[in-house]
Amino acid sequence: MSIDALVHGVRAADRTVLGRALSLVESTEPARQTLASELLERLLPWTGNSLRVGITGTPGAGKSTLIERLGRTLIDAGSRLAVLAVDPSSTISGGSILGDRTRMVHLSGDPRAFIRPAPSGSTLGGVAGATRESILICEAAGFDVVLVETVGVGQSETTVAEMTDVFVALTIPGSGDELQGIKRGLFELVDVLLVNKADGDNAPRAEAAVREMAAVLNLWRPPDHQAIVLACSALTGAGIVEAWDAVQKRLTQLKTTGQFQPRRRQQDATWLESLLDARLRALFLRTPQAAEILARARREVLAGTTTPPHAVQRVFAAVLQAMRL
Ligand SMILES: Nc1nc2c(ncn2[C@@H]2O[C@H](COP(=O)(O)OP(=O)(O)O)[C@@H](O)[C@H]2O)c(=O)[nH]1
Ligand SMILES: [Mg+2]
Repeated sequence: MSIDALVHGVRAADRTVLGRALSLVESTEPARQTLASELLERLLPWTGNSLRVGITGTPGAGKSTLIERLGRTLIDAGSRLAVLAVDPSSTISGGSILGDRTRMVHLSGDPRAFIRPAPSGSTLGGVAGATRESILICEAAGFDVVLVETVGVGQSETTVAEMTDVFVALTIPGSGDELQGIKRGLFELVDVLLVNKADGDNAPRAEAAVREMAAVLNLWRPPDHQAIVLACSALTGAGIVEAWDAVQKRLTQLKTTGQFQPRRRQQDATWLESLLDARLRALFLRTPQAAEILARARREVLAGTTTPPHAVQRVFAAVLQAMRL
């Protein structure tokens, strides 16, 4: 497919073309990467016009149910919604794609919404790398809300927070020490914390959890960046409108304080650095010897028989020799 056809198809929000464009940016093949970067450059004038929201929460917290519920409200209000999943679902929670099909049944069948599961079998780094590109493509296709979903393994929360405007975390009322359920790194990242499943017998516990978490989360935060903590039920819909209001409130705050655009430009600068790092590393390790030497160095470091600085010295020396530099 030609670049022109891709550009037109994406702009027309043609599902088939959108799928192809997303596969293209997800590709790690050098020739396809070149094409992908050309496509993004062409689409640039139509990008940037969405509200980018990150959503995290452990498997079972209710992300899919929430997205289905919230998504219906948003599209009924005239929005066009894209949902991008970051984590390779097959490895993290087997069968979750099936679960999502049943939980996001309305959204997945609605032309005003677009749901892109994470490519299976890919590494987090690769997917997270392509998520930024995917956001731009969705924006060029006219989606004005982009939700990026992650279960928060490894560094994925930080990665997603670095590519979105507002970061939402879902937790559920449990044994009374809910704070244990929020990972440490999440404390600084979260803008809106939702205590989900605040229904039935859980409702009072959820309210208690909200009070506790609001106090703790905001202890160290500056007055202009307080986290909003709310109870909600993705199942009944209670609190969902309020949750979205909280997201909007954070957006308004970013805009009125002049942080919105500088933040996005800074995110792009971070993106540039990480792309460059990844490309340099790939280039450097392209020779078969390099991969072998690195694997050996890794084994030795793991065995404690060498130090990482020395291992890196050796990898460098060997690779430079192989590249005749
Ligand atoms: N009672 C109750 N159950 C919920 C709520 N939200 C989700 N669930 C249930 O929790 C389970 C996991 O939900 P799901 O949306 O798949 O979670 P995800 O793994 O975070 O995407 C499902 O059985 C949902 O029906 C809620 O607000 N209240
Ligand atoms: Mg899910």
